[in-house]
Amino acid sequence: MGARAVKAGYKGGRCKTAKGRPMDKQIYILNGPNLNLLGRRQPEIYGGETLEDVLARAGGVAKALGLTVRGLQSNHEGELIGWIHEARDKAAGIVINPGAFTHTSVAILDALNAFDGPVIEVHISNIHKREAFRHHSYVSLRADGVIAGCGTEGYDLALRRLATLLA
Ligand code: DHK
Repeated sequence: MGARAVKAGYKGGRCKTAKGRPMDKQIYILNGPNLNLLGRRQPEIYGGETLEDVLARAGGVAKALGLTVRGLQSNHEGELIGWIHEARDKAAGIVINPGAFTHTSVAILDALNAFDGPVIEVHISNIHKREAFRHHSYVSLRADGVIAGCGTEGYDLALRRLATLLA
C-alpha cells in the first residue's frame, strides 16, 4: 500500500480549522448494555437522569475544555468493539462505561488495547460496594483511570481527566 493510501489517523492537538484555530479533540463516550434505560432502570443505583441528559451535560463540559464528544450506546458487544476500532482514526480519547461487559469481555479489552489514546473507565455505581462478580474489571487492565461511585457526574470527571492527559 502506498503512503497516500494509508488512512489518516488522529493527529493529536496540532490540527487547525480553516480559520487557523486549533481543532477541538474528539472524545468517544461509549456506553454498554442496559445504559439506554438510564433514568428508568434501578434509579436507586443508577440515578434519575437519562442517557440523553448525561450526554447533553457532558457535551457542555467538553466544550468548556476544548473537546467535542460523540456519545454512543449499544447492547451488543460487537457494535461497541466496532466503535472502539473507529475511534483509532477519529478520537483522541475514550470514556467507556461497558456496563456488564466490564466483568466479562476480553474482546472489549483487546479492542481498547488496539487504541493508542487515553481511556477512562466509568461506572455510575461503586462496583466495589456491590456483588463480588462486579469487583473484577477486564477493562481496568487497559484504562488509564477508573471512576466508580460518583454517579453520572463520573462522565464529567472523566472528560476533565482526559483534557489533562491530552493537554
Ligand atoms: C453499569 C452496569 O450496567 C453494571 O453491569 C455494572 C455499571 C456497573 C455502572 O455502575 O455504571 O456492574
